[in-house]
Amino acid sequence: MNQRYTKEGIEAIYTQPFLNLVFQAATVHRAHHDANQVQWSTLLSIKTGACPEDCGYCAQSAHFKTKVKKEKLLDTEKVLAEAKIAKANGSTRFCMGAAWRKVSDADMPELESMVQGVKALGLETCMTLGTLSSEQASRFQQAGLDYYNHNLDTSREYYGDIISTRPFDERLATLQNVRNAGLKVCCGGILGMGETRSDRIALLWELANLPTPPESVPINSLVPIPGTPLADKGVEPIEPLEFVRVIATARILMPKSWLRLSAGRETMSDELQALCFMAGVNSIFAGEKLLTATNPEFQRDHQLLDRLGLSIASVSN
Ligand code: SAM
Ligand code: DTB
Ligand code: SF4
Repeated sequence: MNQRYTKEGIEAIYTQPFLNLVFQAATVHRAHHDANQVQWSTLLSIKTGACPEDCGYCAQSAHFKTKVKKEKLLDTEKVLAEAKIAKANGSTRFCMGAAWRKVSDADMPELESMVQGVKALGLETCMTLGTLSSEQASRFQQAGLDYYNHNLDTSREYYGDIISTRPFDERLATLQNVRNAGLKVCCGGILGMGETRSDRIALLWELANLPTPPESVPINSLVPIPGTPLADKGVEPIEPLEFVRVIATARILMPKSWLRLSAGRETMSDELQALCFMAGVNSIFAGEKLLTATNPEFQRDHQLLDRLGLSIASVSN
């Protein structure tokens, strides 16, 4: 791997005194972005539950007994109705997610029509559907897809404790297929799954050393879903200031990327979120639902942005 950053170099950034770290991240943030604007994305689960994968955090895995009701692939009309609502509520990007191991070619025409329809509404389009072949990635590029989301989730070393059905290298191969097709890459991970600080550093190292850094980096805080191994094991939630260290380091390593404070905001204080914005977050998921889990109510997000003097970004690129 042609390394842009070493793990030691990342560790030095990550472990510096907290205020120096946040100051450095805020300085980098201001050099590349309008630090008083936050981009809003909205998620929709277009195919829910009964997933053959065994990701230990996930409400939608068929391996665990959770409260999620399975649903087959939505039709384009229903997806477009939701996308219109998201746009009216201030989102500029619409992200469609499916609980699949991989995309089946038989579903491609419906998926392409969703992309075309959402794009025609003037929204940026993102899909997250599992493993993607290079042919499928090219078809999505032709259809007008802007971003494909596929997360590394955690370090290569810890990954096997969380997921056994999809190898880490298969994730890297999908990311390469997406990149080769000319799509933008959305790739991040989850914190608070019982990983160590060196796992967090190793995840940042993988992300920042991808041949081209991801244009969009979602950082999720584990939402514990009853019935999943991670929730049932009762892993310690990540300590808030440690969470901010990850955000700040990500901003320094990937200065131009959209850095999204993703799942887990509902249980974060306004003050923690404010610190995350200071440390370089410039995007959130807005809307009262993520894929299956709840997200803060619109009113709370509007009040938070108002209190901080932040505005919703009207165009995101
Ligand atoms: N099935 C597709 C896949 O795995 O790529 C797309 C959807 S999947 C739900 C997208 C990402 O959401 C996961 O990779 C993970 O990072 C995040 N995620 C899922 N469940 C979560 C949870 N309970 N808490 C935090 N993040 C979660
Ligand atoms: C990402 O990193 N987080 C989003 C999006 N990419 C697809 C998904 C969060 C899912 C949270 C749990 C749920 O809603 O089931
Ligand atoms: Fe399936 Fe994605 Fe959930 Fe893993 S994270 S179980 S692949 S829906």
